[in-house]
Amino acid sequence: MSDTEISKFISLILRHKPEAIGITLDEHGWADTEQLIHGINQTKHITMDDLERIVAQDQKQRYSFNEDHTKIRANQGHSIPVDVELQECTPPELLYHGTGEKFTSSIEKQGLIPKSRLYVHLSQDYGTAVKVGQRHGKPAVYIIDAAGMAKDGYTFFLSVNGVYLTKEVPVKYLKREK
Ligand code: HQG
Repeated sequence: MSDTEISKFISLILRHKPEAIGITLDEHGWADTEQLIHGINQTKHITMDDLERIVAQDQKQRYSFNEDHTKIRANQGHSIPVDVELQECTPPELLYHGTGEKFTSSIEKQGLIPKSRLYVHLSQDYGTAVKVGQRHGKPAVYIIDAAGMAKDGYTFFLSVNGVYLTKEVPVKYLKREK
């Protein structure tokens, strides 16, 4: 099994479904590292060295260990309600959101909503947004007037791996780019 496949499984466990391997997360999203490895080993094979490598080399730096590596959590992307101690931030003037073209008519009526996740995910660059959009078929990209939202009192967070997060983006702050 490739590191990417194992990483996708770890994302599922640490963001959405820890019960799939019989573990729980604490209120800050931490899993016990040994329990995670043990749980994964019910169906796959992984050692602590593998996990260290996957965390260190992850393209999007999706995971963090605590100081002594006895705990691990996903940095963002959760659907289960955990508090990963996100840092509130002042966003840049503009942010981008990539989505599927099939969602655009609904988005243009409702604005961006988190759907199954805790937050709407936004990126600082257009290229990342295109890639995120491609996960949903033909991509569409929105430019978000983040400075305008911040001025109007909306709160933004920046995850430790550089993803901007906010609870919703009403239609008036959205402009279709692609
Ligand atoms: C769309 C990946 C209809 C939204 C990525 C998105 C990201 C609406 C989809 C991270 C809507 C939810 C998150 C509305 C929003 N009507 N559709 N009103 N509002 N949507 O996967 O942002 O590789 O939950 O546009 O890189 O695609 O997993 O969110 O298309 O950072 O680390 O509903 O996941 O990171 O899809 O992706 P998702 P996302 P990882």
